[in-house]
Amino acid sequence: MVTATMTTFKNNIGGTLKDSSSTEYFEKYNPADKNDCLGKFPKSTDKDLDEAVAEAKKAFEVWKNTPAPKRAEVLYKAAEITIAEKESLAQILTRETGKPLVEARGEIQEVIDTYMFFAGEGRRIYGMTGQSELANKSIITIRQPIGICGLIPAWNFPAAVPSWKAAPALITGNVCIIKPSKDAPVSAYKLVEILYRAGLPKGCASVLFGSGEFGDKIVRHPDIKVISITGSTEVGSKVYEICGKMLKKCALELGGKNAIVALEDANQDLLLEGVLWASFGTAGQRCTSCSRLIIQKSSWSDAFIERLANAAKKLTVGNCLDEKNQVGPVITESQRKNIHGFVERAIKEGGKVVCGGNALSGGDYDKGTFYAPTVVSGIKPNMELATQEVFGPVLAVIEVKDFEEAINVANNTEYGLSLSIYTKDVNLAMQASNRLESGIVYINAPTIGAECGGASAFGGWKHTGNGSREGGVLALDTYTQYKTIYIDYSNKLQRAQID
Ligand code: UN1
Repeated sequence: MVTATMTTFKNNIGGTLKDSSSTEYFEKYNPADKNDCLGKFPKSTDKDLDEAVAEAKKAFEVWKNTPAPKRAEVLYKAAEITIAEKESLAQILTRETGKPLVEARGEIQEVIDTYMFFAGEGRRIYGMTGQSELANKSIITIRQPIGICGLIPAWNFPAAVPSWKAAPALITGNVCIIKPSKDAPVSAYKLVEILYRAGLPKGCASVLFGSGEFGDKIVRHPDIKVISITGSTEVGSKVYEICGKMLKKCALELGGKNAIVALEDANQDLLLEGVLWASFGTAGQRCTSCSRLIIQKSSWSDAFIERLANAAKKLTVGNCLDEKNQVGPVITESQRKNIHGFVERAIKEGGKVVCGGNALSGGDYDKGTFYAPTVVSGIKPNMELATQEVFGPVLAVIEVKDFEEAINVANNTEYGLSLSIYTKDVNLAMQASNRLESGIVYINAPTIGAECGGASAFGGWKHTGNGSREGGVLALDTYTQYKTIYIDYSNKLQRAQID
């Protein structure tokens, strides 16, 4: 329903709010409540993009020469403002994604942690020094910024993921143009507004709106030198192809088919909590969500599946602005249809729905796109539900006979983001962490909840990405290029020993 008071958003071109040259707009509604409109957004145009690029180019000349500890002050200040405004930002996040407020607050905390971490990096951004083959000669390798970065986050973490991209880009002296998902366009816009209030110089960041088609224009723009995108494997592969042709640096954060492996000696209570949280938190719509429980057949495994189903049935689904609700809607009607299609096909293949398996309707459910937390048992390792990403509150249960089979099944997917094992056996836990094919492995903890910090790195193996990492020091690799400087202070021509 379009209300008279609907906010019309403008593009943020380098810190100045400007009407788009477009006459076309899209609207964004709360997926939990079709009467709750977050606003009307322009479908940005080539002309808007060229304007943002022109501003970014000018800003880059100044920002790249600003000392990194000084650049860090902007991120520290942005963290402070974000702390002060955490609650209102979390409310927006819940309205735009449907996720529970408690999770939304957690996501805003992740933004704060990310700013704090990368502000700290402003005093490091380490390079390398080493030994020369010749006397009186030094070699140092430094990191330098690349230029304008096109940042394209997904809708499911519309605050944290833009911060994962913008903070390392900015701290290393780059400038950026962000295109949030049309399904969650507000948080990134707010984040950039805060960065400017924190002192970011004009031109350093822009926010433009649009769908994938507009994202494609960003990817193809010759003056945008780095692309970082979080999205599906299908889109990522196309983006990689374009970047390959244009020789652009590209960071891809793509699909997942994450699993929890439960061995027969697992702590069952801990496992239950972990599976519920990882499978149905964020309505199963994290890149890291657990969508497979690979459980070793044991004296308790059947009873555990029943216990899990009963606990899933008790989760309260609804509009998560109301804190009594634990699971929100899925993002769109078309996504809800996709999810249900997966469940229907799993049943045809022999899966048994032990709870859920349906869209929720009646009463307030009709205002949104809710889907019941679903557990499907009897899934075999090669079935669609065991191998394809669903991105919804659907858990496939796969029974295995032993550790060996569990590891093989866990690795039996094209994806490799987050895998977990529950066991008290330290040897098996360590063998699993060695053999699991994913960028992230958890031991006795669920597949979600990655941190941002020095020892953390967020990213996947196989078709989950292209080797880039976010949420930690390795993110600097995406946004910097190396330069090796040789300093010869011998005052004579020295020839390298093997020249
Ligand atoms: C994502 O879904 O794209 O590890 C990111 C987690 C969160 C981030 C998820 N910290 O679950």
